[in-house]
Amino acid sequence: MDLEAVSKRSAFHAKPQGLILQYGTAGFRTNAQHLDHIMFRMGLLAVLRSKQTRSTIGVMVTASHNPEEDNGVKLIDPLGEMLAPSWEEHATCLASAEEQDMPGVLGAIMEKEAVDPQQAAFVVIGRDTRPSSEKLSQSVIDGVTVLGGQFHDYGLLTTPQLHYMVYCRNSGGRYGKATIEGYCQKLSKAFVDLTKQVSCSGDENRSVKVDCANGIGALKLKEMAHYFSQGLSVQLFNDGTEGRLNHLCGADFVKSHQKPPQGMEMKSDERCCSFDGDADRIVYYYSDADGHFHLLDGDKIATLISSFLKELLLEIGESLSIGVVQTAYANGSSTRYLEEVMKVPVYCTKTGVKHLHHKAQEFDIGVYFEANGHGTAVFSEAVEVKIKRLAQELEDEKGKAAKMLVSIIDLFNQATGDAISDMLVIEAILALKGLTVQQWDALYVDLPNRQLKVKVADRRVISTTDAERQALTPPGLQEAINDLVKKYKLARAFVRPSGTEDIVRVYAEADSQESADRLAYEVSLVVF
Ligand code: 16G
Ligand code: ZN
Repeated sequence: MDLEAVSKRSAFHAKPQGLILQYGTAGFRTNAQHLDHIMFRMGLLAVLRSKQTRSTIGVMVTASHNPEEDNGVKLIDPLGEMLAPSWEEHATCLASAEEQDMPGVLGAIMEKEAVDPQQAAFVVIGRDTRPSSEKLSQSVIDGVTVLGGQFHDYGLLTTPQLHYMVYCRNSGGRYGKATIEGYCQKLSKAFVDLTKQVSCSGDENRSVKVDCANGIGALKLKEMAHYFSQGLSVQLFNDGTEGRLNHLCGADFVKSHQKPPQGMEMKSDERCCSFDGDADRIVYYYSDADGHFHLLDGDKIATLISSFLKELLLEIGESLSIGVVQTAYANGSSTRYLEEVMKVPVYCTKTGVKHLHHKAQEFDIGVYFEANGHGTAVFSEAVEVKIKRLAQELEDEKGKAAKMLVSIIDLFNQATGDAISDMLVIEAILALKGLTVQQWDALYVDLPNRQLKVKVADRRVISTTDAERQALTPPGLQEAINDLVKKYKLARAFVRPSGTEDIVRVYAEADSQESADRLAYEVSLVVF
């Protein structure tokens, strides 16, 4: 490895003096103009991580639901997971190094992580539809090649598709074929197999309207729709031909404003959903006959999925451990419903997919969703093997349930939350259970809630514990929150520093919207 050559090449991707960026919850994210050096350096880091793990590593160029002028990058680890925390620190160090210190920082990472310079490296790259993404992904490739790494550029992909590719490549074909066709075929075969089981009395003209946030999800759904066109008709809105990415549309907009996206033609009681800009989040909604908007967020999705999985297991007669993983943002009603009605154990982790994903892996079957719509289900390898065997051995209703479970396992993107895969899972479950979106919504009623953003001088003065539900510092803050919460019924509130923006987030829920709004406002005053 020629660190001298790296230095020379790095000069073409010079870091603006004094610019320090941090590898946050979902990688680096900021205005696209400041990211060229970051991309080059993440290409370098991906090569080192690939050498160290002797596996393919992914680099995704996207800023998800951020405005179009932003961009970002994140690395994907061998099993399709988020980058390991110790390497996030290396990423921040490398990104912050001044030009002359680059060889030294690279050398230090190699030494600390015992990277063998002779080991081959392979990196796969994907990007979203932002105008800046193509050039930035070229800078990633520049970083990969200057360190002698091999690469494959998938071009335009959803974030979860790149996670899937990485997982496939490192699982020796067990998980699937690492091509777009492989992805489309795996998911659509599973979907078609599942929906074949729908009884004839069900709704045969199933259709769903999808707001694609003017992002990559539109392209990829178009590419895929003909594979499953018989089972489901998908109507696309905000497909990127006119509007701006994430502007007044997309899953993040719908969830945070609790209203429909612009550009969607909603008729009453029609089932609609929104993806975010890189298609790793999904939320559902409909508008009732009185024009009221109803949101079915990640919590409702987790409930639908875990109850369906539990029913299948009951039918098969297997007692496997199912766990549902949420964050502090999960609506209190969803947690209560899961624990008390469905009798499923629920766990709470810190915000950020990596935390939920790892917790979910502790169960035979782990279902995780953030309220914002990012989530999936993961199945232990032993469970997959067992279910496949049972599907062969069992007969009648038990055999049918086992076969359905095999298909639904294939339909999930187990590497990470995936709007396309989740949509197909939800559509299949609704069809199989003969549920309308209204019936699904009626499983439980969300407690009114409010989220606020507070700008503070330094958000790092707030630290939290208990999966972000309690503030440790500054002293007195938690006591003040407790006193406010006591004034309201069914109330809960917490504050946490954002991992993606320079703000503090406040969440409150209570028995009425007025109370939730007031509590959130009062809490924001004690934070300020
Ligand atoms: C990132 C996370 C998302 C989390 C959000 C929280 C991933 C892939 N994405 O978008 O899971 O909900 O950050 O943002 O981990 P916040 O820290 O600004 O509230
Ligand atoms: Zn996203």
